[in-house]
Amino acid sequence: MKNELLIMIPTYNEVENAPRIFLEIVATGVPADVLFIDDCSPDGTGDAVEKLTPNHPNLTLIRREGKLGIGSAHLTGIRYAYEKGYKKLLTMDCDFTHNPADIPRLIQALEGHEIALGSRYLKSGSLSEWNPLRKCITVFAHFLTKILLGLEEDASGAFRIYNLEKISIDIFKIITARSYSFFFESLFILRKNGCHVNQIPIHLSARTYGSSKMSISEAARSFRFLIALFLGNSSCPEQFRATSIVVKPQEGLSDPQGWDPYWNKKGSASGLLYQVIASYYRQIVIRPNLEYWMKSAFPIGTRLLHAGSGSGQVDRYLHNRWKVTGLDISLSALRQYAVNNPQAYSVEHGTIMKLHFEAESFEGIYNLGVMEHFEVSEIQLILKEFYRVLKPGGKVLLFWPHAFSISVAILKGVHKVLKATSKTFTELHPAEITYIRSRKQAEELIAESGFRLIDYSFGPRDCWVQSVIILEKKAGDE
Ligand SMILES: Nc1nc2c(ncn2[C@@H]2O[C@H](COP(=O)(O)OP(=O)(O)O)[C@@H](O)[C@H]2O)c(=O)[nH]1
Ligand SMILES: [Mg+2]
Repeated sequence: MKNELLIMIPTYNEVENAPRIFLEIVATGVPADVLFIDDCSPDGTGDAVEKLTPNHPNLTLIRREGKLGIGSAHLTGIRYAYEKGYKKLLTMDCDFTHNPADIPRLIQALEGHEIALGSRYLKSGSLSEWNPLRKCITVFAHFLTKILLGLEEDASGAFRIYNLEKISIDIFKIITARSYSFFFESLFILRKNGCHVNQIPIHLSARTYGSSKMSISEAARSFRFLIALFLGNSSCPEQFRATSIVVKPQEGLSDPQGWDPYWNKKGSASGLLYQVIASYYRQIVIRPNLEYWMKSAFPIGTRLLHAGSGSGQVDRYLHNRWKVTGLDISLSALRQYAVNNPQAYSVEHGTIMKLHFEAESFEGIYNLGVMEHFEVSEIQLILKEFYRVLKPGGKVLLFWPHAFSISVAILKGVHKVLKATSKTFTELHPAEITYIRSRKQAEELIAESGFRLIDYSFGPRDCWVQSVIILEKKAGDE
C-alpha cells in the first residue's frame, strides 16, 4: 500500500526504541508509510526493524554502510520521498523525545504552510525532564540561530513535516551539512527560499532507552558551521537561493592545481576570513570596474564566455545585458555559480586549456584572476583556444594581477605570517605563477596568439590590484 505521507526515522543504536515507536505510530491510525534509515547500527537495530517488515507492508528499511551522520540520513529520506512521489514527509527521532501522539497535530499544522515543526520554546516546561547541560546547549543554540540566522523557530529539532508538493527539491540540494547542523541549515535555506513555517508546542521527554549521539565535539562542530553560515550569508546571501540550472560533469578532466578542493573548502578560520574579505572586495571594487570595462569591450546582447568563472559573484548583474556562459574546472565552484546566477545563459564544466566549444562561438571572453595561475606556455595554449572560439572582431577582457599590486603584496605578507604561526597552514588559494609587469610584457605574452592588444591599464580605478587587458581578434581574416 502506498500513502501520501511518509514518516522517516533515522536510527543509530535504537534497538529497544525502533520496533516500539513503529507500533505506536501505527496505533495513531494516521495513514502513512514509515521509513527507517539505519546506519548499520552495531546493536542490531536494522535486523529488529526488518523482522517487522513481513507483517507491515507500509514499513521500509534503508540500511546504509556506516554511520554517515544524522543530517545525511535526513537528506537520504528527503530524496527517497521525492523519488517515490510522496506528497508529505514527516521526520522524527526514534528515542521517544518526539511523541507519536503529536503526529496528527503536526500534520494539521501543515495546512497552508510549506513546513510545520514542533517547538520546545512556545510553552515553558517543555524541557523539564532534560539534564541541565543538555538544556543549556539547546537554549544557547536557539539563541544563536535566532540572532545569527534570524530564525525565530526551533531550528535544531527533527520533529518536522514538509509539504513536498510545495517545496522544490532544488532547495534541498543546497544543503551541505551532514550532521546535526542539518537542522538549522535546512530551515535557514527553506526560509531563504520563501517557505512558510508553522509551529506547534511540544513537550520533549527525556530519552527512553539508549543514549544520545550528540556529543560536545558534535556541538562544537555545529557551532563552527553556524558561524560559517552566518559569514557566508553576510558576504553572499544569494548563494542560498535555489536554482534549476543543471551542471553536467565532464568526464576525465584533471584538476592539478586543486581548484575543486579550494572551492569546497570549509571550516579553517583563516580560509573563511580570506573568502569573506575577497567577497567584499569583489562586490565593492571589482564589480563596478568589471561592468565599466565590459561595456567598453562587448556589444550588448552578445554571447560571452566567462572562462574560469569560479562562483561568479560578480556576474549576477550582467545577465540582463549579455548572454553569459560560466565555465570552470571545479564542479563545486559551478554549483555556486549556478546558485549565484540563476539567469546565466549556461553553466559548463570544462578546462580553458581545451575548450569544448566550436570555433567562433562567442563575441567575447573574460576572466578575473585566472591567467596568473598558469605558466607562460600554458597561457599561450589558452590564448590560442580563446582565439579559436571567438568570432572575428571578438574581444578578450582579462583582469590579471600586477606584480606590483597592493593585494599581491598583502597576501604574500599574510601567507608568511600564517606559515610561521600555524602548523596546519594550507595555502589560501592555488599558486600564482605569472604576474603582469608591464604593457610590454603583455605584448610579448600575446605575440604568438594572433590577438592585438588594444587596451592596457593598471591604476586607481581598481586600487592598483589588477592590470586590465583587452585583446582583439581581427575582423576579417588576414
Ligand atoms: N541513521 C542515522 N541516525 C542517527 C545518526 N545519529 C543519530 N541518529 C538518530 O537520530 C535521532 C536523534 O539522535 P539523538 O542521539 O537522540 O540526538 P539528540 O536527540 O540530539 O540527543 C535518533 O533517532 C538517532 O538514532 C546517524 O549518524 N545516522
Ligand atoms: Mg534524542
